[in-house]
Amino acid sequence: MVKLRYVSDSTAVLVFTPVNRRYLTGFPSSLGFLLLTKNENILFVDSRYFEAAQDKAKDVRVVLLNNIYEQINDVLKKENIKKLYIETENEISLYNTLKSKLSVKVVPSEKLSNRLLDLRSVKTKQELENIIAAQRIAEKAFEDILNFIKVGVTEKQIAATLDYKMLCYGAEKTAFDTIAVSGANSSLPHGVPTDRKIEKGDFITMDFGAMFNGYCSDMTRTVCVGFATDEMKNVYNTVLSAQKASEGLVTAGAVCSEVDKGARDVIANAGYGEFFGHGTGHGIGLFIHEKPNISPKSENIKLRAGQIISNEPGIYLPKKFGVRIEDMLFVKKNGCKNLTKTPKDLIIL
Ligand SMILES: [Mn+2]
Repeated sequence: MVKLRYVSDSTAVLVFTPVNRRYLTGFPSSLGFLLLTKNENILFVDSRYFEAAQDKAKDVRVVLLNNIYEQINDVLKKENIKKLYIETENEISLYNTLKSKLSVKVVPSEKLSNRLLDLRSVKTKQELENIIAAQRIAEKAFEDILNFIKVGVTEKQIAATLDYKMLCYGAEKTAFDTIAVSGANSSLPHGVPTDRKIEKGDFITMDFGAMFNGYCSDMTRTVCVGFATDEMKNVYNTVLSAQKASEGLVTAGAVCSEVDKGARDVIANAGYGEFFGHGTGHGIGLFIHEKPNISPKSENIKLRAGQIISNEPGIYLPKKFGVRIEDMLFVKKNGCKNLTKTPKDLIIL
């Protein structure tokens, strides 16, 4: 397990968010406490998880949770701990409970939370493999959806079919609520699928991902049905050029706002600057949105080798249509590897 500098002779760390507990132990559970001291790592879980955790949790001693505050106090006392750092993502009630029940000073630490987010952003080989596996599942579902989309089917049916196919191909669940928006609805970057039926001349934007071993994938493709007007083709190709421009800038050490600018400049130069409102990308891992953020505000954030980010510029013309194209990129020492295999030339169904 990674060593945290918040663990010392007199200090310990208590992790209770499911995502960080899973990250550090490799074992998922809805409830539990991970206590990290200089001498050992202890995972407290209840009877629902006790047996499985003993098999699967890595680098920890698994203890059956019964009277948790007493159990934690016993360890803290035995090891002469004076201060206990906790994550800041907690409910006030949990903080108050810990403060009143534990015998040492309890310190919610933003730095600790950020450190865990930073650690999570750089992937191990196993994490990379899980994300690639999730992505391959989504790609198979996308191939199938191309045969399903036709005039008359609804956005909801497209979204439901993508979800069903991802589950059939081995996703444990979807990574997030699937977006399938068409026609004028496609100008809503994060629109919700409706009962609108597909018509000839529609763009359909699908943003979806699978979850595999707890890890998310994220991809977006925009296809059209019947025909595309010159304006539609122009907007599509502008987004595609923008996406290639930002991809070309992704490498370890690149400043995230510069990567964003790469895509943003192409779109602005084509005259669509005001129609690209969101950031160009985000980290992906156990959560669908993680560090780092690729946006104009990310001036002090540099990419690191091993991070996985989305690259998803878009143009959204209100009441008309929208286009977004999204791949996942694995940041390398020199350049990046595109983890998304699905082609990006405009598909007319
Ligand atoms: Mn995304």
